Amino acid sequence: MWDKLWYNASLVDESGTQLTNHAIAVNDSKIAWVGPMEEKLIGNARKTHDCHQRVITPGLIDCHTHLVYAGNRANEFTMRLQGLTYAEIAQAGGGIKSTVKMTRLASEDELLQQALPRLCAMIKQGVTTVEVKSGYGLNACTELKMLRVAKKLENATGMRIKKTFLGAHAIPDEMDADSYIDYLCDDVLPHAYEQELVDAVDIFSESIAFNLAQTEKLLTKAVALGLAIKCHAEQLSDIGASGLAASLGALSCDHLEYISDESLQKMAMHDTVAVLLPGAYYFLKETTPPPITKMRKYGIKMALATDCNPGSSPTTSLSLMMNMACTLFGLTVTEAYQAVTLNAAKALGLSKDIGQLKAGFHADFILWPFTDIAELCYGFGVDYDKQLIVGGTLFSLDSIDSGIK
Ligand code: DI6
Ligand code: FE
Repeated sequence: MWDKLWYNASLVDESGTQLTNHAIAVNDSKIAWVGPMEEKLIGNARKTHDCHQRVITPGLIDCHTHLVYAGNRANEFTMRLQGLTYAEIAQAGGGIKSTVKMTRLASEDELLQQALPRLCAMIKQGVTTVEVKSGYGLNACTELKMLRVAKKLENATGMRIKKTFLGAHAIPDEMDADSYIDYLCDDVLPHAYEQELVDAVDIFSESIAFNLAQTEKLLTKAVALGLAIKCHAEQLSDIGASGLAASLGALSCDHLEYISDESLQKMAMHDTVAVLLPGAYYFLKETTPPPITKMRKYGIKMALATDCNPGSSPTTSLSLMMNMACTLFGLTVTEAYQAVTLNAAKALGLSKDIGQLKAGFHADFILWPFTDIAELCYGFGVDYDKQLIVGGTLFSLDSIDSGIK
């Protein structure tokens, strides 16, 4: 006997294939069974739902966000429209550092109140798992404050939140880059780790941020603590950070517009996920897309995320990212689907728990109002009327309108 059964559904499997006339059974918070529909199944469940052949996907996963920050940078948008580049604004003291100023000043509660509406907007799009990075503190006190807010977001909404330490997001005015990396390795990361505020460690490796030696030092420290690692790599230029991070065992390397063949090969060898961020590419008016054809050739798994942040990707829409990945980067609908489900789960080290409709996986899934999976990528700026099932239970979108479950 099952608790619940959704039947006459078009389930999307891990290869992106629609399995029509299928059913999915749930016990407690887990998927108990998935298979072809038969009349007799209806008697096996206490509660049943006829899906009328509409599409069911796993709950979507946004595997790269900077969701927690204070204020915004609309002024820099105006400056960029006047011709300044992202790097020029950053070098002139704007950019990440201006969000750092505002985030240091904000209280933990203010940060939570500003981040919650963004998370709620994501949930309304069918996102049930979100990765949240620190990185607008650049000191122990504020980095830990951001991570505590990320943890509170989980309790406030009931969604799964993965917390990533991105202390190495920019070089603070108070220190040079080498001393700052030492400070992160010796003072900040160990504390965040002890307080169970970190699932993974990330770094912005770039000519305008941290170099290869600094990247290696921080990521090696993270690995020694038993933490997963990730890397913002090759976003504005190629410094070989993705190859290095992959060799150290990174779950994912993210951005990758300028990645070299050599680094692509290392990512393939270590099965590192490529996280594509079309929002930042679009918003910064980049013209070099990530090398998708080569990623396919090397068999590198691709994930997609919003990169939700105030400077390079002020969006909460994973649905828009799917559309952009298809139109701007040339992904197929199947690739875009896999990029926000199983591959995004892999980028977070959650491949065995979420991102697929399989027995034993968490019962997080979305019942969409359409019967063709292509509609997931086809509309842009469109808000579909959907049902979220989170941990086996119908999730009321109204309950998060106020921001708190
Ligand atoms: N690359 C990005 O696109 C974001 N961080 C990073 O390392 C931008 C963050 C910001 O501008 O606030
Ligand atoms: Fe980012």
